[in-house]
Amino acid sequence: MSQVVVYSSGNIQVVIGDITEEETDAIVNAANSTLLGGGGVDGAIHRKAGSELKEEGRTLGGCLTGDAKITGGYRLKAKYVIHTVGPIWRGENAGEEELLASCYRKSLQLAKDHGIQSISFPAISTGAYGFPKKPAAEIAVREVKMFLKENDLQVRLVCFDKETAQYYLNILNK
Ligand code: AR6
Repeated sequence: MSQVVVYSSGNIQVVIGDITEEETDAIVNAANSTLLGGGGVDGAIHRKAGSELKEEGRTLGGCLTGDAKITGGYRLKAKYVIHTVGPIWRGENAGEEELLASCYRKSLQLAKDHGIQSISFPAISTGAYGFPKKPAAEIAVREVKMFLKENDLQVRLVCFDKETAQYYLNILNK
C-alpha cells in the first residue's frame, strides 16, 4: 500500500496509507497500557518492527491512558515509535475527549524532547477503542495546530480509511 498525500499545508499533511510505511523520524502507536503489542495499528507496528520492540516494551512498566512513552523503531523506517494509550470510548461526558487530547499533546512533547523533526499519527482510539471518528479528528487537528503555533515539526495524520481522511479534510479546509 502506498502513501497518498491528500492534504498538505504548512507543517501538516494528511495521508492515506499504512503508518508502518512512514519515513518520518517517529511514528505514533495507538497502544494499550501493557506496551506489549495488540491488534490494529499496534499489531502492524510490532510485526514490522520485530521482536526487539516488545523486548524494549517490557522495560517500560506499561503506560497510563493519555500518556506516551518512546522506544526505538528497530526494523521500521522510522527511528522512533512513540506509544500512546488512547481512551476506550464509553459515551460522552466520561472524560475521553481530554484523555485523547492528552495523547496528542504528550506524544508531540516527547517528539520535541527527542529532537524529532517529523512525526506520523494514526487516528488514535478510533478503531478497537471505539472513539467516534469525527470528534477524534477535531481533537487531533486542534492539538496539532496548538502545538505547531510554538514548535517547528512536520506532522502527518495517517488514515487507514477514506472516511477518516475526509473528516480531517473537512476540518482543515474550513
Ligand atoms: N496504519 C494506519 N492506520 C491504521 C493501521 C495502519 N497499519 N491499522 C489500523 N489503523 P486501532 P485504537 C487505524 O484499533 O482504537 C490494539 O489492539 C484504524 O483504522 O489500531 O486506539 C491496541 O493494542 C483506526 O482508524 O487503535 C489496543 O488494545 C486507527 O488506526 C487497541 O487496539 C486506530 O485503530 C487500541 O485501539
